[in-house]
Amino acid sequence: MLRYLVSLWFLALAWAQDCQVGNIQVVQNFDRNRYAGQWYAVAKKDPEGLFLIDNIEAQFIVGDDGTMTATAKGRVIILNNWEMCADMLATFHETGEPAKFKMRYWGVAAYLQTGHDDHWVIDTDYDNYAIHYSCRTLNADGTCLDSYSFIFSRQPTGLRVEDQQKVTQKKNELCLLGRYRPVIHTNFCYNTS
Ligand code: RTL
Repeated sequence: MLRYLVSLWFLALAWAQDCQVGNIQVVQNFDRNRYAGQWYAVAKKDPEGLFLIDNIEAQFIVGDDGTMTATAKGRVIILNNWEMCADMLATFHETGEPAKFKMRYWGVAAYLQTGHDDHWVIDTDYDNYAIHYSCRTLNADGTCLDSYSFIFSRQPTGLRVEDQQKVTQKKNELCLLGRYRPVIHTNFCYNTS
């Protein structure tokens, strides 16, 4: 029996780390109403190309009809050296799995990036931390060629010590351990709205 359990455990570990995007576990019974509200990115793994640099925060809103939208801000550098705060908008579309969305996004200003990305909620306790993942391009073997991921906190100052271990484990399951950089908050995108 013990041997059986041990091999099951190893099998589970192997499954968790085969880096197949199709095997990535997301939040069970995801509750978008509890996910709603303000989140601050405290760490990120960048995709290829232009991306948000720092001061990244997002506000998720669930409408009366249950649909989820978001606004987000972050410092970007466009046209080689023009630094600005990107004001972004997004709508989320269901995929059949409650924690896996398709996100359409665009800038309030027309010259900002637009896109259609996955938005998967890998883990969250809703009150303190959330782990987001998006794979933009798959390799032929089912692993991810181009991904980005955010570690969100309800506080701009970072994660609670008690959540750090859980987050590290999830980064590992995403095959992205060591690929994240801290996201600083300096009020660059601060306004009174
Ligand atoms: C995140 C939260 C939910 C709302 C949106 C998000 C992503 C925004 C991105 C913006 C990129 C902007 C760029 C602008 C320069 O032209 C997942 C944070 C919209 C990816 C690169």
